[in-house]
Amino acid sequence: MAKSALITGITGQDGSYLTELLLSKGYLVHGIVRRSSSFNTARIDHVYKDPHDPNRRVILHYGDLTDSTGLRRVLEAAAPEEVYNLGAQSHVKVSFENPEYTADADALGTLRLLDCIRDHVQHTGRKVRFYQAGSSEMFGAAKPPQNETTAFYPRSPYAVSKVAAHWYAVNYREAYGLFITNGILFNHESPRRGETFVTRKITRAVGRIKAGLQDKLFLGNLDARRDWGFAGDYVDAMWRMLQHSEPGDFVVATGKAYSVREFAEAAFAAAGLDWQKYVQIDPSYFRPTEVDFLLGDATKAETVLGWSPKTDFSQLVKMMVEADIGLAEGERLVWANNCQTYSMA
Ligand code: NAP
Ligand code: G4F
Repeated sequence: MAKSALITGITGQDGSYLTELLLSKGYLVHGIVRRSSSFNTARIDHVYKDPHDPNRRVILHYGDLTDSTGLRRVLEAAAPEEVYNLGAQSHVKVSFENPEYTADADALGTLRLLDCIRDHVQHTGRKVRFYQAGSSEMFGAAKPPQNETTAFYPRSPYAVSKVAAHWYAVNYREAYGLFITNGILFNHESPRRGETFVTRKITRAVGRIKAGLQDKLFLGNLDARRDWGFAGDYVDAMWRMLQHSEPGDFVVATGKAYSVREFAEAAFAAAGLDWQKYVQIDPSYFRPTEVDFLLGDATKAETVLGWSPKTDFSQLVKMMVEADIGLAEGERLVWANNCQTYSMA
């Protein structure tokens, strides 16, 4: 029998890479999607098959982390061996604007799911392993390098919510003997990264500037330093955590940090452009409280799980810039085609 997994946040960056990884390992993948008035499944459309297809390996269920009855129903229907809780309002700056919703989805949402699993395990006698998507943002102002023993010092409503989710997970592990693991992942990016996170915002702008569709890029704090890895490498660490004999907490990082300025410089240079000609500062992108320096020490993940990153900073930048140059070229062709159509009309 193939193993089955349930993923919250399957439509997000990590959800899409994790789905591909699990499918490659023969899993049946259940995913929770939010109802939206427009399609929100672009990142997983390539692995999704019609419900009438007997060979389908991805099953989508409507649900929301703010709705515990729905979560309970999906859990009972999917009866997974592994649950990956990736769903979240994941934007730090947005969490200052929507703090209550962020707490509801990210902190209480995790609690709701844990409580469903606790009951499901109790009344079915099944074994379910749970992965909680924790974040290096939880370290916030703590001195780098940060590892599993570093005390949390969250600096945003998002980070506070993730700290609460982390401790709910620890408590349910200890109180009910459940297999619950917290991944503490440092920033990870890809061509599928949301376009309002700084790396993708930069590489999208590089592509569009190169294609003549944009002439400026407005950014906030260029001095912040992050430990940026590739999302495809990081979902492998998530999976390894749930295959390990014991649950626990694991930092996942590259061990190298760069500033936003350095990312911008490298991304523009990868397209043969000088970043200083295009980047301008807009203070509206500054955060009320900033996280200045995140640098992870993933020794435990390497020693215990045999995990290490495969993609370095320059490969990541190149991958994202090339993908976004391709995307912008497509946009330019559509734009040119539309101009021609209108001039003929
Ligand atoms: P993402 O691209 O923003 O995806 C978030 C996912 O959560 C989307 O599928 C989104 O659905 C879903 N979601 C949002 N609110 C929800 C709700 N109320 N109920 C159910 N689903 C909801 O994030 P990501 O980069 O893949 O990150 C995955 C997880 O890892 C998140 O929990 C994030 O906080 C955490 N994390 C990320 C990083 C990173 O650098 N990427 C680092 C550490 C931790 P829609 O598609 O409908 O919006
Ligand atoms: O790309 P960011 O928005 O990512 P941030 O805040 O580090 O959060 C991401 O990583 C976390 C892991 O540490 C995740 F938990 C979280 O879900 C998310 O995926 O910002 C990175 C840095 C910040 O210091 C920000 O102030 O870039 C700085 N920045 C400068 N200009 C900007 C901009 N960030 C954004 N989003 N947009 C700007 O224009």
